[in-house]
Amino acid sequence: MFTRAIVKTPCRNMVNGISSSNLGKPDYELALKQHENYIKALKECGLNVTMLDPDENFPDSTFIEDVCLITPGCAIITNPGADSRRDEIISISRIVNELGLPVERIKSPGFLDAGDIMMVKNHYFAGLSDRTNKEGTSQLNNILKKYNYTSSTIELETVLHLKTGISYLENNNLLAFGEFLTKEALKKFNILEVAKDESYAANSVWINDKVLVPRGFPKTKKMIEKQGYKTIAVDVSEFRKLDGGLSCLSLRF
Ligand code: CIR
Repeated sequence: MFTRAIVKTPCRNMVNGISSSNLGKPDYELALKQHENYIKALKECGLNVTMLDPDENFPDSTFIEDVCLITPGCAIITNPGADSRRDEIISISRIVNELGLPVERIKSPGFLDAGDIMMVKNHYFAGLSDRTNKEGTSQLNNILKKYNYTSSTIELETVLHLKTGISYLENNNLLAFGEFLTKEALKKFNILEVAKDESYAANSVWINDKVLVPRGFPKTKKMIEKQGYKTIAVDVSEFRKLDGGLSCLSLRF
């Protein structure tokens, strides 16, 4: 059960964010509208949403999920793997200090984007990616241990972040596509296979028994509904142009 979310309004400079998508530059005004609708969806799931101001110094800072991992026991400020994103942690640190949780940090030479972390109850799967290295996941493991959590790593092959390819929908249900369909570490889950032509929808978000699904992926939406979840489709086309998905746009805790 989550009660809160933190989001960060996209900045005008988002059009210069990191991208490998070949989908063109995002339309800023449309992105703002989509962000507002995303916030509405979070509220529909019962979350109290804290909104942070845009920061023109960091084009990718609306992808707030990457800079912090909030567990029930502690908040972990990450050390983002992309140079241009590293100092995004300065502003998130201020907010996180107000949460009343112990604050931990990943430090260089450890790098970690929290988009690479997937929580399954008291266990955290950590993707080893272009952004997250072994030193980063080893620091994460040591921090989590202190709070009686466990973690394990999964090597990524094709996707940017772990949660680009898989999403845990609770009740042992895991949404997955491509390289994640055959990973030994994930075999214990009831895998809901996302079709190749809908792979972007593998990044969907469970919030209090509802699931946010990106708009435009009807097969995945139906498959999730068949499992008994109520879904909310949210259009995030402008964030997709920057390789971002639904989960990247908020911290949920
Ligand atoms: C980046 O490359 O860092 C951003 N353009 C997209 C980050 C997406 N975040 C995520 O998947 N957790």
